[in-house]
Amino acid sequence: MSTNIINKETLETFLTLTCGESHSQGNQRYQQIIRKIVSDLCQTIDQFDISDEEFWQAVNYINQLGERKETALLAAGIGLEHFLDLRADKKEQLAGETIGTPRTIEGPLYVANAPLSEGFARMDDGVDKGEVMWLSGVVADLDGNPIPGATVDVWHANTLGNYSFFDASQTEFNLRRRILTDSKGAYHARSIIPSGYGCPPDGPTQQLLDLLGRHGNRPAHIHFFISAPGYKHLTTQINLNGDKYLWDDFAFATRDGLIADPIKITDDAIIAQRQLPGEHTEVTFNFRLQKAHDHEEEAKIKRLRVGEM
Ligand code: MBD
Ligand code: FE
Repeated sequence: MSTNIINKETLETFLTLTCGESHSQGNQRYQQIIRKIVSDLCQTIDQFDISDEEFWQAVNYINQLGERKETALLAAGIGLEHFLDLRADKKEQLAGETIGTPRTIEGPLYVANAPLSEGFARMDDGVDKGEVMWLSGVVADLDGNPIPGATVDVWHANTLGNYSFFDASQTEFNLRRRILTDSKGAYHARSIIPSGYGCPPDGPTQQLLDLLGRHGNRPAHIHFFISAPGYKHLTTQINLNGDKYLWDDFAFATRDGLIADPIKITDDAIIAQRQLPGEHTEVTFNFRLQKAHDHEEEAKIKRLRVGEM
């Protein structure tokens, strides 16, 4: 159904008033952006003949997003966070830059200041009896020269797809570590193979996804912030090959170049060398960083994060 009963000029005159553009006070950028958003909302209401009931349902929905702290989750689910990546990629491409390891979304579940160690960390607290994961790789520049002392800030879910802090049943910083690369630019971690994430089934994000006929699942993945002085901060994730949701991620974060092949290790010599209890799964992933143009590019995007507030 399309109605469009409001005259465009009537709306434009009204928006000049509501968005504070009829006087010289306020912030012009905000006035223009809010005007565009309100204008699009008014036209949507008009075009679809949105009822008052539907309108107040939407207002309540936004309140629920806030109450459940799911606004960032919805931003991932409707693809807005991925859209920011597409724009950042395009800007680099237009600037003629050579790209290193592809970026992909941070998501809403990072916690700052995880325990810091050099070369190696054990990430799991031993409570979750998941498959042992040996995670390692090298951080290098675009020419393949290893970068010693790079920070590998890594976080992932447990075998239920849950993240410590947000899941209060896990110990503090479980499956979250910061590892400095060794003299060869390498990082190593012992952890457990994560499971994919699913949106809270009773939350507002899943409620909207249901209305769109979409699921709210992510493939098994591991998040990384990779940083080193002189290099561009990298926010990325790797996906574990073989997951049923590998190319059907509700948050659109899977990218070519970010897929890792888990390998089953049964060789006793390797098991002993890694001081692991037995057979395990190896995940190897190497990163390539771009040179930074300035110090600002060395840091991650400013955003309100747990532990950084
Ligand atoms: C996650 O684990 C995640 O990485 C994203 C992007 C959204 C929800 C849960
Ligand atoms: Fe995640």
